[in-house]
Amino acid sequence: YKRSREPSDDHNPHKRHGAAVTLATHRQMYERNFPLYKQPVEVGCFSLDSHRNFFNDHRQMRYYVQPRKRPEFNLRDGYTDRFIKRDDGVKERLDHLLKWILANRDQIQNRDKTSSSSRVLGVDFVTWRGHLTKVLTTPYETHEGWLLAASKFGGTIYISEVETEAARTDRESRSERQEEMMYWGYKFEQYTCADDVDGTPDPGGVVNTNEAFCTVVQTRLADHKLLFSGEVDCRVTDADAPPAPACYVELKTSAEICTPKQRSNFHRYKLLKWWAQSFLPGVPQIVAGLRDHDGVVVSMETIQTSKISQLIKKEFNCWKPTVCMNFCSDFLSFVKSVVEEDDPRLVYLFAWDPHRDVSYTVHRDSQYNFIPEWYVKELRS
Ligand code: 0WD
Ligand code: CA
Repeated sequence: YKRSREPSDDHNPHKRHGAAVTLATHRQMYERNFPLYKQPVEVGCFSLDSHRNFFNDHRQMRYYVQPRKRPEFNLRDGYTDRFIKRDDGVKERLDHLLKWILANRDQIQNRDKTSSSSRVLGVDFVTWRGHLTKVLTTPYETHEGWLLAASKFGGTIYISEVETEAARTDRESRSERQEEMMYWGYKFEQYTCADDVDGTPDPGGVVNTNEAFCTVVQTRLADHKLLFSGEVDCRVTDADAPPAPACYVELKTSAEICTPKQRSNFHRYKLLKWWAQSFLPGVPQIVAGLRDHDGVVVSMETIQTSKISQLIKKEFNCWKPTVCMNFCSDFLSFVKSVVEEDDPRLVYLFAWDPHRDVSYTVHRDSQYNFIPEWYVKELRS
């Protein structure tokens, strides 16, 4: 039995009474009942074309075409001659999502007539799904820290990631092998997706990672109303498929599993990230292409997102969904308690490094500003 530093620590992960200055990330502190997480509802979608232009529609939606059981897809094909890579040095922050909000204000506002007076959008938080995935996995992450910038505007808190020094160094010093392996995931999408409902995949085409289809969902975690967007790989085509997001499919590639140790590592590390990413927007199934060392997909595996928590229970000392969700809920409460001033030019920068608490700094009119003037002007009008 370990004595807590303060009597309140047992119940409150914030280290001080009143306005907390840090938030602990120890997994034991978040082992409570699973918090309320409402079924995410799709409120819209948008597309980014091959030049990264925004369209308020589903033109980039793709359709899943089930491959043979032993497909032998060569994921290395086209890497040198049919690949157009998005420039990941360009930071787009929340811009595309903000464009979607401006084009669809009514869709969001109409959903919440009761509290529209204080919050222009009627939601507490706006962010990318990928940022929330990082928050969810924080209690179990031991390698990569994060920086999340938060600003309040019109009563809503916007959260946008800032690249850490470590992530930037990694990005700028990737090996040729790593660069190529990042392509494999996109190539797998090309082998399994068609552009039309009744189409077939075209593995001879160009892979262009500028193209994207994104869903926008609304949901609630405990007392936090969330609006976030995430990139969706494809949807199923059956006539009796449920409405989005339940018809969506997440595609993944992973090294084939040959030993018990590999299986254990897959459950402990990879399934945590896969679960968090798909659970958040309510994507029910994940299709994995299992590949060998040379980038050839040798088998396919379908994983139901809702079955993952059962799958991992056999693993000793494994991660728990409830810890992820309770931590996320407490982190959002912490952000709400810190981000008091309603000013799009004021950024509260939340920082976390493995084995540390979450802390924050405050910045006015700095490099961290991320809510663009065009958005402020338009939303105020
Ligand atoms: O500005 C930023 N810091 C970020 C922007 C970080 C992460 C994503 N983005 C952009 C993406 O380009 C995308 O258009 O936001 C959009 C959607 O993001 P998300 O769905 O919230 O991100 P996440 O869940 O991390 O990734 C979903 C998919 C990935 O699938 P896999 O199976 O690999 O997890 O989006 C793709 C990728 O296919 N993706 C990206 N594509 C291009 N550039 C990037 C990226 N930086 N990150 C993820
Ligand atoms: Ca994917």
